[in-house]
Amino acid sequence: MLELRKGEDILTKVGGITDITQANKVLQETLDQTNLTKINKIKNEEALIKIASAIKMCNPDSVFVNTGSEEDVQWIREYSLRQGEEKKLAKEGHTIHFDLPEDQARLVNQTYYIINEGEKLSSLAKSILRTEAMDYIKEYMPGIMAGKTLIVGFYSRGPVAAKASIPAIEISSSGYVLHSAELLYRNCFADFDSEAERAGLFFTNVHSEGPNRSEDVPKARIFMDRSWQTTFSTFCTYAGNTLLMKKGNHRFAVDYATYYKPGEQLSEHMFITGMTGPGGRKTFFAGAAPSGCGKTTTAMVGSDFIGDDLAQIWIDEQGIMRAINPEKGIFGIVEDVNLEGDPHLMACLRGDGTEVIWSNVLIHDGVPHWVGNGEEAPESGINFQGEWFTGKTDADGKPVPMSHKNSRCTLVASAIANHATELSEDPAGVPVRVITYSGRDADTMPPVWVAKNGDEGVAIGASIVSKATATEVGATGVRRQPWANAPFIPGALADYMNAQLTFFNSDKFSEGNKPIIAGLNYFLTHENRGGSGKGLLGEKRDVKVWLGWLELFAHGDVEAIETPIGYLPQYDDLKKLFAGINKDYPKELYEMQFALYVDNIVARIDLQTEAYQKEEGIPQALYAVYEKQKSELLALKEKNGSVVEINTLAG
Ligand code: SPV
Ligand code: MN
Repeated sequence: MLELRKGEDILTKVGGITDITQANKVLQETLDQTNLTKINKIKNEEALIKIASAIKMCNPDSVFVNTGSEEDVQWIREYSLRQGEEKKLAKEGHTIHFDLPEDQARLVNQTYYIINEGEKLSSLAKSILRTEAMDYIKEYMPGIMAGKTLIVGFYSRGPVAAKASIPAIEISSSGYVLHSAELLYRNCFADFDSEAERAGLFFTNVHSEGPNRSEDVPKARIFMDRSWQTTFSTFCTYAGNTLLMKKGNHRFAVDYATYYKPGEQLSEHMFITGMTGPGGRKTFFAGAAPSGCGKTTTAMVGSDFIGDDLAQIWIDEQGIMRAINPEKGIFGIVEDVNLEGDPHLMACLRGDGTEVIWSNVLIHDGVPHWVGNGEEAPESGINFQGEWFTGKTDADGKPVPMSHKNSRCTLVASAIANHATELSEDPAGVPVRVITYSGRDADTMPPVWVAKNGDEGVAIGASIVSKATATEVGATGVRRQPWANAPFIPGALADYMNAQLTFFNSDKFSEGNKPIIAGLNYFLTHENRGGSGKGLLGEKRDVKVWLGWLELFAHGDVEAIETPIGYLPQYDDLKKLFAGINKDYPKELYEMQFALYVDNIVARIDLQTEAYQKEEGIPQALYAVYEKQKSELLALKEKNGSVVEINTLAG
């Protein structure tokens, strides 16, 4: 359950501003004439009360209102440089930002949902009682912006006026955070009031890095108040911990879709991209993958790239599934980004004319370098941990990489050559025909498979498993990653799953417009499929083939092989698609990739079943899918042994 506006609103309580008269008084006392004139354009009283509360609580030296004008954005860029949060690089428009060595990824152990007494939360996240969160905020946030400027910006998470867009306020003393906000989100200063009215809600985010010292990071907190849709972030700068319009507000959007729009809307950790099929038709995909599993690369394979991280989805009046990207930019991992796998992104990073904020890469002579860029590496430079030179080791004797594994680049998506900018800005969204789910799975599932119905599709999402990545501080091992959205699901998983089942089985979909739901896996290794060595069975650019096949399948242009786990592609169809990317596709490779490793799949089903049985209220439909698949797989094994050749299945 989720009850909005339940309990005390910590921000207005600690800030002490509860009505518009008090709010106006604070604004008049603390803003100069220029900024007062700007803020006076905002009429939403609740927003003004929250902003005034944040000012009262954080006690900055001054307040800057960012209207998104070129002049205001330039002020933010300069403030960030002045504060030393960013430094100019050799290339025009490029800057470097370093997060503290302890703050290189999401601080999951310091991230909490604020809950009310008696509320049930995701078993996969930490929660803190409202009273305890209040104590923390009362202790650490008053005066946290002393000596700094509080910057406030107004954004829309999605094109203005789109059905699933939700406005948000970003408040921070960090120029880097607001600079990033400008690249990643649509400034909607002029439309904020009408958007808050239309959507019936807005999100609020308050951040301060404080003195920005390593010794303060242990007391850093990332709090998400579910009931008041307000986030608080302290003593850190990594955008995943501080620019909470991104994952903080994504969590609120998941909550909102699950509890206030069940069966109508979804809020997903998904890319959105279009593929061009035969005759020039465009087919749009929305696909989930855990953080650090190639979601950005997959998205950019499309001919009509829309977004790489988040999707707001709904079913329109014609019974068509539609999606918008709540963002307009990319906060992408740079490790292994190179000319071969990511030509369009590389053109922005190494070419001229794109504004880029780099974070936590190596800087040598004003030029950024990173692991896996396919270029010659310098011997030394400055990186996330200070001076760096080839062969440098840390206190434990482990080699320090040239760039942190989670180092990133921030830029507007419209700079990418295949970005469908006009479509991305269309409030109608794009029509989505294919949903994909992927993880980092070295040994179990084939490169692509399609669910036979809605329930099986929901089960694919529910069953993602992935190796931990560097996007979370301290994460290790192979873990379940339901829908690749689990880190961002505030409520009970059972509630989220029910909402998925209702959505994908909805009778609102018109004839022929029910999306197909597929699994993707590009992480199989030779040694796990009858070959030798840890190398991957395939390469990055094969993604185009897997998506290309799904494009054909979605339109009924290819036949598939029916198996217990779903539909699998036929060899000849893939071979043709590989020829399209100038690659040979040996039959032996196909056989290695698509044989069913029954024991592994059954073990995966058992792992999921066991884990879900520990949750309350998981819908029976999930277990029904697992049981059916398991019994069919065991029957196959009985007949064919534990590795079932794809040729036997093709019949
Ligand atoms: C991710 O880790 O999934 C990201 C970056 O997209 S963060 O903002 O940290 O969530
Ligand atoms: Mn992400």
